[in-house]
Amino acid sequence: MKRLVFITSNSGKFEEVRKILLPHGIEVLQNDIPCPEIQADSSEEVVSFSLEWLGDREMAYLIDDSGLFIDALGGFPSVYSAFVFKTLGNSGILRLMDGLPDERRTAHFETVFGVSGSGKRLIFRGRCDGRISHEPLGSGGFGYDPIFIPDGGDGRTFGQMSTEEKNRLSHRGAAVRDMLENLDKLLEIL
Ligand code: ITT
Repeated sequence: MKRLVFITSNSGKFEEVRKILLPHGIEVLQNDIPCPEIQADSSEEVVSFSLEWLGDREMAYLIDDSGLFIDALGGFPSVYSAFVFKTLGNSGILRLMDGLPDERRTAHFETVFGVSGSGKRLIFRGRCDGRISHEPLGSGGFGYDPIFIPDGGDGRTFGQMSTEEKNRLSHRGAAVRDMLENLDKLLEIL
């Protein structure tokens, strides 16, 4: 069994990635060593900085930077997703979108993964389009999950889905699939 350390403070992200990679012979372990997250214009920049800062480690590791982009709000909260979740929260986002009809509630999530091992670095990406619900629904998942309805589903929010259901549709699930499509490159550095 190969091993990959997921450096994240977010156990929800960890659980999602752990579940998809296990059947592929990769055991994911969580480590929440504090890693400074710079305020940058894109997730790619945040991930590159974190990979640089963490440097080469004894074991191969993964970092994930994700964000929510709401079209009617000019892409906000984007790179401010973590700060906005802590300050406005889901209720604050819903207030900002009060009265907007379904067709104006479109949004997407993006995930960028950075993997470092054996002195090499790899980047993987995933995206999920969908829309913001009118009220928070479901108690599953984390973060913005209760207010995000992914395209391709049955109208439920991520918060109303099991981890497996979310993984099938989500940005993070897509980033893991990008990883699995390049499994030979990944296995070389684990
Ligand atoms: P780490 O940086 O320690 O990995 P984090 O939770 O701060 O954990 P991000 O900066 O990537 O992670 O996330 C930005 C915000 O977006 C944060 O508030 C998350 O809760 C939220 N978020 C990220 N992925 C999400 C997902 O799949 N579903 C719902 N919200 C998500």
